[in-house]
Amino acid sequence: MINGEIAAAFSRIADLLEINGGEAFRVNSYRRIARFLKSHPHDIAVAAAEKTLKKLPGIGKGAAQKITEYIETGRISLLDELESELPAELPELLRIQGLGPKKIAQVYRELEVTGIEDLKRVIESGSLADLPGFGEQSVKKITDGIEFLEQSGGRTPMGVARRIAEVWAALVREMPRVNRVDIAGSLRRGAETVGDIDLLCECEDGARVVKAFADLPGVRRVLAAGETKGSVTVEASRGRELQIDLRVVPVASYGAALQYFTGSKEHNVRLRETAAKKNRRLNEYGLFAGDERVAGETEESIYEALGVPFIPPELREDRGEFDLDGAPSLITIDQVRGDLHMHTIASDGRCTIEEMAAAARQRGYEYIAITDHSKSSTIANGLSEERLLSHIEAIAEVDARLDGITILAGCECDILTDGSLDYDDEILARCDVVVASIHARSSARKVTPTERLLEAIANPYTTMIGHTTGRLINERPALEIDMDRVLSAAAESGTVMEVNASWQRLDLNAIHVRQAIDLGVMLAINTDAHHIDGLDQMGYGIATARRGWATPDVILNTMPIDALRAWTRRKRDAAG
Ligand code: DGT
Ligand code: CA
Ligand code: CA
Ligand code: ZN
Repeated sequence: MINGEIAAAFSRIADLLEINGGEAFRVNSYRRIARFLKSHPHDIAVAAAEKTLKKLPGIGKGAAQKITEYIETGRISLLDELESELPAELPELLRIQGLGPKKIAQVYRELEVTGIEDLKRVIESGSLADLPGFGEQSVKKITDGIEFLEQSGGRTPMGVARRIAEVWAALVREMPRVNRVDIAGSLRRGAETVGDIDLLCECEDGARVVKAFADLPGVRRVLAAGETKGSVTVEASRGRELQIDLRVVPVASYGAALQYFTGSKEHNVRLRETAAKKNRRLNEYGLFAGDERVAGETEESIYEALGVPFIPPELREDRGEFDLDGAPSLITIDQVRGDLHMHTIASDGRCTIEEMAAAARQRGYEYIAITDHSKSSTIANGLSEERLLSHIEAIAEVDARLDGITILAGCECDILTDGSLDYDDEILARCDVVVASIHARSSARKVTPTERLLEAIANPYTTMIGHTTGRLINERPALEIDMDRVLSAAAESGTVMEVNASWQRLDLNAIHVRQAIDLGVMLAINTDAHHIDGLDQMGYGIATARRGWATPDVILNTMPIDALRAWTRRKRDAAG
């Protein structure tokens, strides 16, 4: 049921309206609807489909529209507007327990507090306790709330963190007498979100590098700056802070430090135990036999000295990697020959067929599939049958004109709420590649997402399922799906499952990838690009696939074009 999600959106609208000084009756009406939705026992999507929303208590025309908008697009434009009107970090204060919208409005207006840092400042100076309605006890509660928030929440998506990490790693790399800088921690392991960024630097003079690091413009706060270690925060997105830890080590222990700070903690515990069994001692300075360092300059030397195959960072989670017989050959980005899911200006993309194809060719690809939205995705300017057919002709025309790349014609066909596909089979038969995806999240007729996916998989023309769970990292939960059933059906029928490489999605995720491989499913790693720049997200999908133990042989888009065509044709042929 989608009720809970919509209730959350309405309650956020109420909060932001209140912070923004909106009229009390409007605020209250959104809150009332949120409360109603939360406890309403029937799927609100049914009422939306039957156009009976306005018969429900408290729901008028405006609210009904917003509910429909959410069901169709997963967003409410009023909410987006409110978010953009307020100082970027201000709504973050809502996550602090003990601080409601009324109080946030007050500190915003009377003390010009626009974020957590400001709030801490007015707590420290005592001016918060002087505000009417605050007092010592409520300030204490807010202080505790800030502490809790800082300890628990706030993980940053890999796509945001990686860009920031690369910029800061380059800044450190440019410092005098710095020999080497690497990204370590969860980011190196390819995790979908990270708590902080860990940088490792090789230099003999730690204190100087740490000081220069802490002095870099763009540093918001210096949390620590010592002889070998510095910790700062920088601005991530929308006013959010992100911590960067820098460690500086000499060359002799660089590999040991890289191994140690790459983690994970669980992996490191196992590796240290392995060392102990061999009467060796492993720490961030090296691998020691008594006082003698027997390995440490490179990571490889440590694994080798311990008789463990070199384990790629993405596998270092103590999820069975110590049972490997040899180092696995995980998929690498240079093995990818094409990208099978992208959009153009025909639907909601921002570049032409030709621009996408030229950009893909420049990235070394041998082929792409153009897969614009189908007709039910009205918000995304989905293509009618007629428009799709002429789009297919346009694709063929560009394909004939452009050398050095094959452009497959396809579509991203909506899986409708009853499980049927948005185009008839005769239309789908005209496409080389059909990516079937769920966009409208809720089902009018009590058809579960699992059933919708199974039905789409059963269609002979469905080449692959796109972004299966529909989750948006840190923003929208995954649909409840019986993955075992869906993946088994995909394996059985020869339907490919997508690893959507967009960093907001990463869907399938790494756990699902591993499950899919175990069940014999063929995967494809696609960017779902809406612009040529979007093609660069392939790396996030590769990282996710590697975390799911994927080797190139289970990734469709590592195949040469002829093999790919033959592989995808099999399902259609089997259906006659
Ligand atoms: P994150 O930042 O929450 O996404 O996850 P990590 O894995 O990057 O964790 P972080 O930044 O706290 O530490 C980086 C690595 O340093 C971690 O993966 C393993 C190592 N490390 C940190 N603290 C400890 C510890 O107490 N024991 C051990 N064995 N390793 C540690
Ligand atoms: Ca980290
Ligand atoms: Ca860290
Ligand atoms: Zn798409």
